[in-house]
Amino acid sequence: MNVLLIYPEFPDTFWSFKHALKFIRKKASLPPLGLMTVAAMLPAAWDKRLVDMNIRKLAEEDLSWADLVFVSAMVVQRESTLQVIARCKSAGLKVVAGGPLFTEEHEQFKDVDHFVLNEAERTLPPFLGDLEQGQAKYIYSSSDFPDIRQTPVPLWELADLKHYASMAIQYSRGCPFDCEFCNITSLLGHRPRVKTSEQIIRELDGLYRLGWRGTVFFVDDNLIGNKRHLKESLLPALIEWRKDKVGLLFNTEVSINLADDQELMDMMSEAGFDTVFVGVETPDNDSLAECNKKQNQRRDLVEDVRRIQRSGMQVQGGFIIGFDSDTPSIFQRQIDFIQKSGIVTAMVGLLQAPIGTRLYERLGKEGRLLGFMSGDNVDGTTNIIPKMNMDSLRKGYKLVINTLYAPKNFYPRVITFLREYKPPRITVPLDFQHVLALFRSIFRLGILDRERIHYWKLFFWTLFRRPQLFPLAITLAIYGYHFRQIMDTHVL
Ligand code: B12
Repeated sequence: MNVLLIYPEFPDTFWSFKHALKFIRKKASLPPLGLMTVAAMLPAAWDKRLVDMNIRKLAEEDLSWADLVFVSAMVVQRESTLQVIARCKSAGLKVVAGGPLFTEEHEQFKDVDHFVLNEAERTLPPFLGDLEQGQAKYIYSSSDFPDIRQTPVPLWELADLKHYASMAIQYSRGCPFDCEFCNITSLLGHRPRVKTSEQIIRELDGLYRLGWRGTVFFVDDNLIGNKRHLKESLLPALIEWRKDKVGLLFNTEVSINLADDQELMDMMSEAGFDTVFVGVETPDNDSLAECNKKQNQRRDLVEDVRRIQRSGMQVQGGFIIGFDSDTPSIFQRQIDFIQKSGIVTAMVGLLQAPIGTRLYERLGKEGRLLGFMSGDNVDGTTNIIPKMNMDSLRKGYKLVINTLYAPKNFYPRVITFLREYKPPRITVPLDFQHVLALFRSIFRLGILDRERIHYWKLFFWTLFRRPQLFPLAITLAIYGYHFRQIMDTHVL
């Protein structure tokens, strides 16, 4: 059996980092971990080929080689996914679909032959059993959450690692919190399920053996969801593991209560984590209460962010505008908060209601839903009818985005961050492409860009005041360029 695993193309969005990746000549930020994990669960005798369409086009030869197609996607890939399925069907191939897009919206994809929904650890074995008997059903789904200590090591060798800026591994699934707008608990449950430290070390060893020395993203919904296992098992194992290794800095997603635990922050930094993404959402306490984001309420969020930065981790943040409690003052308050906290990568979106969330249910009852969400969370669209007048909301949103990413605010925000940040002891060896990226940034941002003065200010400030952080400063300047390209072309 020749099985073709296809990952459809991402549009050009905030997280695609397409404009930044050009500076280091990479094609995508991360490989499709879901498909590589599923591939490891397929019979060893099957021949497997991965086509990540963010790396290369799907060729006619791929389709004629294949006996069966497996496709995976998330919501933002909807358009490309529909095209891929149509091509496979016209080539006479059977299509098996799984992953979050299908788990939540499978009714939209009439041409798929078999849906293997939810987590493949549960639904793939019965599908494979039935397929062998020649009686595979249309849908396989499951409402319970498998033990991921049985999940195999992803088949990294299917991907051409050199095209990616970062690698991905997963330690846990699920999140103990209950934010009204988040679909993680409906997809993956409340109780964080963790892999064993031995599994994670095996996965890292696999990547290391393949020559990977760059960053690795722990794609957990909340890495600190099970603090005990993290502190007692995983972090000590990572600290030990990296003693004789070079490179491999980690980044991940956490909740803000990380800032309450200095010991945990120190251990994470020692283990190699240098960046964390936090759902900060809003500085407004009423909005936090409205969406049940208990973990963020009644705190000094700016101080929390700084504490994490001072412990050696950059904080990236997710922010939401458009809660029912938001008043017109929210726009300026979000800008002030983000500027002050030095969150350079601030993903600000309008409130959207993903299927499966309590928000979707509530707004449905109130008659305030407008179909599916786009999945591009910085395009200024939403699938809800907000309390605030839609025009004012859009205008305010545009103001926030334009202000935050204007060079005169963006570069000083980078400096605010670099002032606080404690540089990690572990460094990733700079390869030739990174050196070239410096020259490309000088050319594009320091010479061609009309607002080059801000680039040079950052350049020399870092060289004289924080020379150790110079490569990071250049990386962030390049991120700023990407975000400006996205905002210029996207925000309505
Ligand atoms: C890493 C990640 C990303 C990466 C993607 C990189 C990449 N190349 O894949 C980045 C950072 C780019 C990203 C961005 C976004 N993401 Co994202 N992301 C994740 C995250 C944290 C981990 C995904 C992952 O690798 N999981 C590990 C693997 C093993 O799990 P998996 O992919 O789900 O696969 C399992 C099953 O789904 C199934 N399966 C998967 N594929 C297939 C295929 C077949 C054929 C079969 C049988 C089974 C199967 O089997 C696997 C094993 O159980 C998830 C949350 C999560 N916990 O999954 C969100 C998640 C996938 N993202 C989500 C969203 C919405 C986004 C964004 C669109 C918006 C946002 N809020 O950030 C952006 C937009 C992207 C863009 N370009 O603009 C949603 C998707 C919801 C949906 N209905 O599609 C999730 C679920 C988070 C959430 N809160 O809802 N994301």
